[in-house]
Amino acid sequence: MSNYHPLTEQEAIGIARSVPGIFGPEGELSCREIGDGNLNLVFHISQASTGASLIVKQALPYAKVVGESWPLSLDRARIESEALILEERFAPGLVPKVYHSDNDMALTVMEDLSSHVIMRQGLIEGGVYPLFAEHISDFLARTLFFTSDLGMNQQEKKLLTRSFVNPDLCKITEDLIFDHPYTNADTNSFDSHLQADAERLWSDQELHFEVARLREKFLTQAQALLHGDLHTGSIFITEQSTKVIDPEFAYFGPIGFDIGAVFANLLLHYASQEHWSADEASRKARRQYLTDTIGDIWHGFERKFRELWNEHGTDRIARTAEYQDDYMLRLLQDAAGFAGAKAVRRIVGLAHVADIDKIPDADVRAKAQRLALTIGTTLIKRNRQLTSIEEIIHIADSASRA
Ligand code: SR1
Ligand code: MG
Repeated sequence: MSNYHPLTEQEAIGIARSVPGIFGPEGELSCREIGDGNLNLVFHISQASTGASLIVKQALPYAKVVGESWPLSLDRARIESEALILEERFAPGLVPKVYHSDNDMALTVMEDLSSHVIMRQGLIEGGVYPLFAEHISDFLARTLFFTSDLGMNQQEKKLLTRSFVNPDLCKITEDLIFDHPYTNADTNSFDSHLQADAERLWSDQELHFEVARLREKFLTQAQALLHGDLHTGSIFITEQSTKVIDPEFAYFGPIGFDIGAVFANLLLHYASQEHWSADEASRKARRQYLTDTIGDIWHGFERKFRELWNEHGTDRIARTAEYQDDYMLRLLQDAAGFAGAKAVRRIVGLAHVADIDKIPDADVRAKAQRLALTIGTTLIKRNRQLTSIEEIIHIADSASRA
């Protein structure tokens, strides 16, 4: 029989106290529930006398953003802690340390990253993160290469996929990213000024054809172990440090999905500059910073993934001339398509992004929303014709000038 129940703050303190080597024996511990995501409880536990702190994260048996009517498997907490441990092995220093996990209670005790900010908030406040492209391209190249059939023993990979069968969380993505925005679904949520834009999404057959292809990839292509929800709210950041958190959507899927998630969230922020930049010159400069970052991420990822492949590739036939170029091109095209789908869902589907939703003026917000939709739908429709990251950036820049 499972012991599972949602923790009280006192229970969270008791669990924190039992983790060795963090807190001093004497001083009191205090606890705050700080979860502001869509799914979980997050307790921040600290000791004033030593300055020590940690996080206890516990999954709820339903999606907090909707309520108890949307049940969700608690197994996602095991998946999250096992994914964090693997990510630390392949990309050391780029995820929080896991101190303890309890699958019955669906909880993970981990490093407190309060010295960092959530990247989405940091960007909204105008933050510039000069090492981000270097760090995230490392994270992407290393975690995705070493869990793919190119970098992992292929029988071990098949066995590992069993630990990351994640049907409930995949279903969220399948519905909210690859289905509901393209039909008049109850879960959709958008400003009334977007009614005609949403209806165009619902009837655009050319768009539906490409979304169906992307959806098929998400459903069937077990290319590597993905983070599965790599938006800027899943990244803690400072100017010097990047930590990827929250891999509860982890599963074996198409590599371009994680890369596309990062691009999409930078592009949503790009669109939100309709409001967050004070004037045209600073908007241009901010957008240049964002597109430079996207370019640096792709070029860094591509170079590092190819180096890993050349040095550590486990597959003989994958060394065939031109196969690597063909593979990398498909990753770029997938990343573009998935980025587009992820941008569209944040405008018309369930669960938006603060970058855009916090724009107070409805007309300015509508301009940003329509820009995000234009970039998103263009990336989806053109994904299979794209041959360079510069073309992706060009799509965003031309849409913003239109
Ligand atoms: C019901 S969960 C809604 C969204 O929150 C998560 O962060 C994922 O992006 C999911 O699609
Ligand atoms: Mg999350």
